[in-house]
Formats: sequence, structure tokens, C-alpha cells
Amino acid sequence: MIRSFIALALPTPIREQAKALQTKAAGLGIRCVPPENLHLTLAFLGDQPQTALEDLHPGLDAISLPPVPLQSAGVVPFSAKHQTAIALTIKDTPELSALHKAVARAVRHSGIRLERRKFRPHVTIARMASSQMASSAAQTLLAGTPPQPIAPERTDSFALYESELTPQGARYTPLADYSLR
Ligand code: 3AM
Repeated sequence: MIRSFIALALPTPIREQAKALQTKAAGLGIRCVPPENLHLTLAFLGDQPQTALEDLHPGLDAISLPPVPLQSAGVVPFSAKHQTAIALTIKDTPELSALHKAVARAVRHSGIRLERRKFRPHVTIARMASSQMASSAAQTLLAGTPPQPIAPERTDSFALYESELTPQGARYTPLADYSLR
């Protein structure tokens, strides 16, 4: 079984903004996700047999959408059923929403079950033990200098990743890249 997810690569300005926040968070003693793990999740697939991912490939490859502009919209404590974190939120533009819908459609069409939940685009900066810790960390991070608004920058690819859980943390490996053109 392959634990997998689909995510957008980050354009340089957003990656840099996320890394700057991580430097600040590290200064507060917060352990951050490794910078190479920064991404925007479009769909979490969970454990899948290799054949299911092979069946999914043509559907993802057939997605024909233009590059997606990404714009960060602040730092927030982020809680979902499976995680508590501090995250850089990303503005949900029509282009990003269209890509998310197309990816979800391709996943479901291939027969993989996907949880139905509202898409909240974000880049996880650090995982936290509790929502209380996440909310105080986000407040402290914002109390210094809030992230400056930056011009939207286009990202022109997304990828299918394998996520291996190791004692040292999650290790992500791209399995296939898909371009937006
Ligand atoms: O983009 P982030 O870091 O929020 O939290 C996991 C990470 O998202 C999420 O999938 C991404 C790559 O691991 N994830 C992990 N387990 C999950 C689950 N059971 C999950 N998303 C939904 N359901």
C-alpha cells in the first residue's frame, strides 16, 4: 500500500514567505515541518494499492487547466480531524477551486474514496500538539510582523506524492508530475 496525496508545488514567493515564518517560529522554539515538505494539499488519498494510483494517472494527466495564481492570506491555527497545525492560508480563487474540483473528480472517477469536506487551502508550517498551542503560536507569530501581502504568483504544476511516515517525520516523494498549461 502507498500512503499518498496530491499537492500543488509552491511558487517561490510563497515558499519564501512560509520559510520566513518558519524561521520566526523556530526562534520561538516551535519545531517546524522541513522546508522541502512545504506544499498545498489538494487531496489526501490515504493508503492505496499501486494499481489504484496507476488507474488514477490518466484522469490526472487529462486535467487541462491553466497555471493557478496563489496568494497567501495570513497565518492561522489550523485544525482538522487528523491534525492541529499552524498554517499559511491561501486565498481560494476560482482557478484554485476549479483545480481542486477537477482533481477530486478524477480521484473519485478512478474509484478512490475521498472524504467530503470543505476545501481550506493552506500550507502547513508546523504541526502542534493541541489547538490551544496552535492558536497561541499563531498569535505570537502574528504579533511581531504580520506576513506582508505579496502579489499572486502562478504555479504551473501539481504532483502525486507518496508520504512515508518515519520516526524522523513524514518523508514525501513525488511519484508523478502534472503540468498546468
Ligand atoms: O497539507 P497538510 O499538511 O495539511 O495533514 C496531512 C497533510 O496535509 C494530510 O495530508 C497531507 C499530506 O500528509 N492528511 C494526513 N492524514 C489525513 C487524513 N486522514 C490527511 N488529510 C485528510 N485525512
